[in-house]
Amino acid sequence: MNRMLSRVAGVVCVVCSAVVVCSQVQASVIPPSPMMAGGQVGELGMFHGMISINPANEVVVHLGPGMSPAGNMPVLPLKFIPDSHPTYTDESGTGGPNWTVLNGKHINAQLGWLAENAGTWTVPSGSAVWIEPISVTGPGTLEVFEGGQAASSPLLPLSAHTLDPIFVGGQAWKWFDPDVVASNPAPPFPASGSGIMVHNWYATDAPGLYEVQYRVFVGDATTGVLDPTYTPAEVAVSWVPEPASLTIVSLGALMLVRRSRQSR
Ligand SMILES: [Cu+2]
Repeated sequence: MNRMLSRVAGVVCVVCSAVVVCSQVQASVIPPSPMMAGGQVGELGMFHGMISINPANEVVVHLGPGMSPAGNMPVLPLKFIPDSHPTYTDESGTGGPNWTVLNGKHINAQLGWLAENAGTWTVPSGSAVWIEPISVTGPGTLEVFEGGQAASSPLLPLSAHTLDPIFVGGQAWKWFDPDVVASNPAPPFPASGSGIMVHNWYATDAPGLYEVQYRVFVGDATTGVLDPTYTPAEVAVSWVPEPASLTIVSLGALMLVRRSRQSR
């Protein structure tokens, strides 16, 4: 299992560190992927939650721009692309995603989840690493759709973005499942459970400051029930309107996400 995760992560690093140039000529209109050296809108590059499990069975998450391999970087808010972006097209007829769910919304895909020190840790078969929003504050509703990597990525290309709604009602989303990794030896890998870098799409109708508190935990691979032998990690990520000169709407203190785990 370790060998598998290591192999996957090795490819991810190549993709992440490469300067990605989109040379595709296509009639479709798709949203711009975040890239390591910018490329989404101006300076907006990738921002990562890098996940590992230490020998004391503690989940550790380091947040930062780029690959930020060690320690927590100053956490800057991510910036929504304004709702004046082009109208995206429905690619589902050709096996791609239906990008229209992002139309008319302020969107952002800078945040990616990936393994830190991949190959040096794993979880047992039947367990998985889950990511769960435990609180959301903001002036409106924040939607999240399952993404992937970038247009040129063979691992999770744009066509592999499911755009399935995730985190709905506070539901956890499965990021790494060793059994999923073992049963998917070749790309494109599934966004959910693959443990590779996945950039989900955040969208809202109401611009403003949004903050999400995430819990990253080890739980049952099917039910997501927390395994108490592992200590979860919690991190906060925030998004603001772009351009930054827009008035930041005060926190609405809306608890849009309820804990669902307790009811399971
Ligand atoms: Cu990334």
